[in-house]
Amino acid sequence: MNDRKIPEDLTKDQLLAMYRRMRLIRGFEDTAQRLFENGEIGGFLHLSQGQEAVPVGTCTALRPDDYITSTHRGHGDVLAKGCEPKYMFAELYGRTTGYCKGKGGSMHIADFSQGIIGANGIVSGGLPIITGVGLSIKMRGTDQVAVCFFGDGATAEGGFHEALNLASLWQIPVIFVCQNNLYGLSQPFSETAYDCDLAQRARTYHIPGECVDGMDAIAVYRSVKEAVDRARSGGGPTFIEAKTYRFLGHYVGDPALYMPPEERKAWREKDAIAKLGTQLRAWDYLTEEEDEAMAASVQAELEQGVEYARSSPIPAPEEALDDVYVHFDYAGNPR
Ligand SMILES: Cc1ncc(C[n+]2csc(CCOP(=O)(O)OP(=O)(O)O)c2C)c(N)n1
Ligand SMILES: [Mg+2]
Repeated sequence: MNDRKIPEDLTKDQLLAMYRRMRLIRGFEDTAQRLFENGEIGGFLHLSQGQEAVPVGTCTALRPDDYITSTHRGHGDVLAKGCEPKYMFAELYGRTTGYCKGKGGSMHIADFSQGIIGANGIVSGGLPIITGVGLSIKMRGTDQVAVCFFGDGATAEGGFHEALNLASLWQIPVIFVCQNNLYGLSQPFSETAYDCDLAQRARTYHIPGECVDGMDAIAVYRSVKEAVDRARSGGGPTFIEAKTYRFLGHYVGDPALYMPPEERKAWREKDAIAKLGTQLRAWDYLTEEEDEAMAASVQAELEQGVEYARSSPIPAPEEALDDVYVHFDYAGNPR
């Protein structure tokens, strides 16, 4: 893309909001990493530094009443859809004020009020779920859409093929967004299939498929926007492969010796946050002072979020089984 040309399809406010969200996600991940390494939060953390442009570009093309599902590496996805750091930190700390009252943790953040059907620790777990969400949209006759975020590793799972097949058959309003960060755990994606052209694989299901630069938030937005417009107007599903990179290992603590240093350096140089920052300055949308003020406001939001989590109550042991099962009557009403 020509960095000097001001986009006509995104307003200055939208572009600045995208930039701030990406910085918020990066800051959230860096903070969570530090808290985990200090031993303040437990469990398991899969962080997404480097991948921010994909969820932010995608969710900029969505409405608040649209849906997403996410993965074990899902902090960025749910933050992009609208989650607030304070309730996410509370979830990571296992506190009652977290999005899932502290029972979900890092890998299972959900907020139905924002269309966040849930992150999922099962690789490819979100794919069959999103097909059901899309079917529900179709049966209710609304013009909502549903986005499934998943990794390259999920494309080798049966659920991927089942979901694409049914989405195609039923022409449901789903956008499959594959965050191809080149690795599934320690396995390079290039070693997982005879043909690694994922868009081509989607086309075998008669689903339009596209590969986009996942280090360019605006490019991701444009690709997803086209898919969203098609889905809203009854045109069925789309598959998008966003080529991206996780700057760190698979989980916090993974020394990632399988990631070649020169590869890591090359991808860091493509950092999507730095790219958008440079563009915003070139378009006179952001001064150095405004950039610094934004960094300070992001930092303050994150620090307040951590304090909120630290001072929130720990769930009582007798509440352990609450909300584990939701009972519905035959009309579908909770009881
Ligand atoms: C069904 C299933 N198989 C294996 C695992 C263990 N596992 C967790 S993450 C992961 C790699 C997933 O790779 P990818 O889908 O590319 O996502 P990424 O970690 O790169 O974001 C694996 C194998 C799992 N959680 N679920
Ligand atoms: Mg991967």
